[in-house]
Amino acid sequence: MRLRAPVEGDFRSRLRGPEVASRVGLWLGICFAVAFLTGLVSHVAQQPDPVVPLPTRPVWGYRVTQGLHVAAGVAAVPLLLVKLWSVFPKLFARPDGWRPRALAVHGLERLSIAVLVAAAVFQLASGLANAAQWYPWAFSFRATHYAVAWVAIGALVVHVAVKLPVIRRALTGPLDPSPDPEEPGGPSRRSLLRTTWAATGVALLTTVGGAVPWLREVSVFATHSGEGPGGVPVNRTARAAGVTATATAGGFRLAVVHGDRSVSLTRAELAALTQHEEDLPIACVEGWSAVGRWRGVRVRDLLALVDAPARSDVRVVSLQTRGAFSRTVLQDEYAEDPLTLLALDLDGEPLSLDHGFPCRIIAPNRPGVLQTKWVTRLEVL
Ligand SMILES: Nc1nc2c(c(=O)[nH]1)N[C@H]1C(S)=C(S)[C@@H](COP(=O)(O)O)O[C@H]1N2
Ligand SMILES: [Mo]
Repeated sequence: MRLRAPVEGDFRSRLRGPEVASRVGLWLGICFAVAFLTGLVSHVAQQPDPVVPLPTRPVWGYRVTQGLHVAAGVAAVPLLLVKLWSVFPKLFARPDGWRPRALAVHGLERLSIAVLVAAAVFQLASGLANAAQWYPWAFSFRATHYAVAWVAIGALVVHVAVKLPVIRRALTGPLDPSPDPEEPGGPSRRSLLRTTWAATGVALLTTVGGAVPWLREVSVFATHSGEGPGGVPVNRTARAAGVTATATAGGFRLAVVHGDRSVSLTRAELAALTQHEEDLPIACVEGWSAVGRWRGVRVRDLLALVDAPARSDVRVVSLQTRGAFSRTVLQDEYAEDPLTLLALDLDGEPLSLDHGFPCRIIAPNRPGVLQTKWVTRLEVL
């Protein structure tokens, strides 16, 4: 038997080809567009000094955009697998002749596909690993996921533009060919598509319960599903953050600092200030979210104690000494917002240690990573 590299024509399944590829590709493109746009929102929301600040309303805005971001990524996984399967024979396509021009065109086309596939696979794999809190890499997830998003969306736009005639023909033409008497039976393209939509639906239902409370029961793969004190899941525990001893030590004080003015308050003194109660969500970048009933002091009331000027940004410092979330910036529109609290209680109980005892930030329409726990210092910038 002579071995040779396969050629496109070796793959005979009628299921493969532009009819399936364009229909699955359409939904895959929609998922990538949704993930890209919501990802931009999340990127801006996490910048300490964004060019266009995110508004503080609606309070559930980030909950929706980030829930959609992760859901779109999850839905894209089965779609991408079917899409790659449906166009796999193209991998073995030969160039249109051996003249330099034909070779160059073929090479460029293949290269652009390679970039698209690599970027798409990277985005889905790194996003899923991040949602599962598994970081098997050394690079910064956020910076890399953001940079590769531009590569993926750019390659996608080029791909759609190049393939537009093929896509249009495939989408407007019939899905299945009229029955072939030589090849009866076997699954039709229609049944392959139905199975693909069903697999995508299952992938969504089993994961989105982390953000959609009434789907909690069916979402067996949701990373967080509403358990935890006060109905709010715990992300990083006090133990993992290394704050157990400092957060429970007797001498806790919150410092509010503005230049050389400062006040220092015990938890009891904080509890003696005017308290406000708000229902606000924690919406994690990993897609899960949950509303809590928080009670505590308005951050703007605390800033007034040190005569902070209007429109001040505020640095929030945690008892946690290591890690990226131990210090965050509360931009002026958050610091001034009446809904932004330094929370002391959740659901009628003092905050649990894992939810940020003695006190934590809770602000409207804000990524979970910036809802700093175990706060010990507010610095007017
Ligand atoms: N100091 C500190 N604050 C933190 C974190 C952290 O690791 N350290 N994690 C953040 C993240 S990623 C989220 S989603 C929320 C989760 O809050 P919860 O554990 O009370 O649900 O806390 C945020 N605040
Ligand atoms: Mo988070």
